[in-house]
Amino acid sequence: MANHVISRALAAAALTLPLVATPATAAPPQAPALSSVIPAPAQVTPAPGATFRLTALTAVKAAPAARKIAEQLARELRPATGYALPVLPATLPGLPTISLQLGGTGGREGYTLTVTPKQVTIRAAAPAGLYNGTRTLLQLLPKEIDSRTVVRRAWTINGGTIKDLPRYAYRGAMLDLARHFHTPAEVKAYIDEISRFKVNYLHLHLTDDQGWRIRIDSWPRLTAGDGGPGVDGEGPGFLTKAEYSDIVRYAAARYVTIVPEVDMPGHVNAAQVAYPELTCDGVAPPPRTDTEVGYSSLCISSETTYRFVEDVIRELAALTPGPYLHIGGDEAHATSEADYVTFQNRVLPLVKKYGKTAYGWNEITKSPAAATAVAQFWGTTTTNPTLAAAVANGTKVVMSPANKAYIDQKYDPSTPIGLSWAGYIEVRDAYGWDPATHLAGVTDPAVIGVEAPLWSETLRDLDDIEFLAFPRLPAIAELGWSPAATHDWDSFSARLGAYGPRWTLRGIDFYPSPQVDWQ
Ligand code: IFG
Repeated sequence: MANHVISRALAAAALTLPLVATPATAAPPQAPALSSVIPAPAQVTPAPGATFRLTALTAVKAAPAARKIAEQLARELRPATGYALPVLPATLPGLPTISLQLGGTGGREGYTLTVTPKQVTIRAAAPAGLYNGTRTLLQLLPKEIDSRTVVRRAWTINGGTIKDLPRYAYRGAMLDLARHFHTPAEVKAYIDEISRFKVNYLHLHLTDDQGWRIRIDSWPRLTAGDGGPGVDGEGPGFLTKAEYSDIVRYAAARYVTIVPEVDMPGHVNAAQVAYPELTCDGVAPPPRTDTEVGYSSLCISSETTYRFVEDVIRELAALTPGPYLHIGGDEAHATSEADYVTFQNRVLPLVKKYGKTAYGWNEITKSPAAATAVAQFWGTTTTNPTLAAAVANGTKVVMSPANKAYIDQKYDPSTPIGLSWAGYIEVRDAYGWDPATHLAGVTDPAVIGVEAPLWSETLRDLDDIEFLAFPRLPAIAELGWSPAATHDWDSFSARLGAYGPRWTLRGIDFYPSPQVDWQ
């Protein structure tokens, strides 16, 4: 990069120098400790006194392959600092620099973050790791960095090194768009927030009894009546293919992979309202706006069913760059055991036919075809012999026990929204379990990760999503990312307490749990 370009960028930066210099006598207010990060990093080595100061002259250095991530970080740092923070391929030596570097070790998602008085360096073997390093960096800056308007203060970062990498590859959140349709803007806002905790999968529950929320060209009536009424008629709407692809792109830029779910053979009332030929008697059932489950079933003996299923899987797989396609499989109480196995034996292989790994609620393990699938555990027990047997046969598991990870459950009896069938889940309950030992006969390496499902029977808007998800989602995110050895409630709750003001600055309507000492 020619020097004149750099000097021009610096000149522009200099113009943003704060007119009122920080009083020389004021000791800069404390920056967060390196150990305050959520999820807890694998290895933290503070270097007391080696403080880095972000100033108007700071530039972000990134090679072309790291440029998008650098631009994203600079965009996140500009509002509160008011600094230009140019992103440059090289910077003049001696200028305070944040350097993003690709290369080295740490696997797909690991990174090393080093802070010295001269430079902040994030090094990672792959872009996802670099992005994870920037999520950590945001938390090492004072909480005011999350302000949307300029805050005049010293932007210091404590010195030291963090070497970090994830415990599990799958760290998921789930959002139910079927019971209540949430708009693309609400989904994107949720993606912004979950990616701050290094969550890397977002499972979208797209179809259910009360609504079908994704356009399928070969079955257009599924979304003709705006996709179905939703619970209490409060949730009509659906994603066009363009909107779904836009969400996929938005998520990918934040290193979140979308996992679409079409729930079958149960939870299909909305599809049968649109296409009565999907029932065995050809009679369309009435649309449903209540919250009952387990009363609907595709017609297992009809070839129309498998034409429908294959069309849906084909179109959804074509829209989904991620590795997983979730086909539900839960609560098929209106399907006989034999029919359920027949159905899964035919449908699980269809997912593979279209290039995806089949993923379903743990009931799919009744079918031997689940040996190459991922089963999502949602039970409230600590034993599940069918799942344990499937694991012995090769099935991988994502752990989302309903009495720990279902963030649609109330915190306590006084919680205004949410359900309670799985029990009340306070943040300490969401944190207080181990994915590797929770379920008998299901442990690493069969466990590939965790997920926090947020069902939307009682949700209406983004505030409701935020109120139920935060602070429990970070608890699940930490179980998915941090080494088991770092698991400690006192540490986690203190870090949550310090993090709360960041949600406030970002306008996130989180639940101020009485279990946490909020700063
Ligand atoms: N169980 C149902 C969901 C939803 C949930 C609400 C699963 C896999 C209760 N199935 O969880 O459709 O209604 O907490």
